[in-house]
Amino acid sequence: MTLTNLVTIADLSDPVNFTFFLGTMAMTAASAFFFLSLNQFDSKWRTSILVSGLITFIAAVHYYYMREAATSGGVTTEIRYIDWILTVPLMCVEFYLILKAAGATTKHLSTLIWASLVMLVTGYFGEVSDTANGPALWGLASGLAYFYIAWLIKFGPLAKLAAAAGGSVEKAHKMLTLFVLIGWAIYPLGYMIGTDGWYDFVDGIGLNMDVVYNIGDAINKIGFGLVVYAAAVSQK
Ligand SMILES: *C/C=C(C)/C=C/C=C(C)/C=C/C1=C(C)CCCC1(C)C
Repeated sequence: MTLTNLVTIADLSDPVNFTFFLGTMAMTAASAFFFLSLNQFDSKWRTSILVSGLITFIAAVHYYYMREAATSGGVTTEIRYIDWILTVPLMCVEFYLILKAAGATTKHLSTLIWASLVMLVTGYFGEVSDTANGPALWGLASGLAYFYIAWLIKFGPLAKLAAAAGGSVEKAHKMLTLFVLIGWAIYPLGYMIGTDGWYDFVDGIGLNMDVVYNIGDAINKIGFGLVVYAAAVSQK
């Protein structure tokens, strides 16, 4: 038996394996960055930076397992959704923390969290559905919850609070809103690639669902955290 029989190295020319490896390392590095920067901020910003680090850290651990599952031919769906169910509500917490001084309440926070849980749970049911119309119908429900979140942030009460606060709060809110409107829109694309429905024409773009989700996670988890970091630095 040769050494290559004992140690199997995943085929990294495969984009799924490659982005799972890269994602694991990027999330780990981002977590170290956020955690190690904590001391340079005063208490007003420290919780926000801590939450940024928690989001990428939780993702790093899940990516470690998803990479393992993917490279050994297993399924990543459950690990993916467990990750999202923890990290997406934490992103809602980031919105709340940024707007807290401007008057955001825990009621606003719980509305955001509930809507995000509806979006994710219905999305999960759609991904594991084995009926012909299941993925399209669950996906529609998930999409409606997504639009509701986008509305709350862009036009609803949270937008009004941000506009009234002005200055760096409004600026940070605007940037985070762009992530929800553009960055989060990457996920339904992955879903349409990975499930069957009227939208199967998107399969033609030749991407894989996991690759799309991995790109989305890198942009949204690390990018979102960096926006919060930049807001904290500018206000120090
Ligand atoms: C860090 C993880 C994040 C920011 C995950 C976000 C996930 C979504 C915005 C997922 C949305 C979906 C839809 C809008 C419809 C289809 C089903 C989902 C769950 C993929």
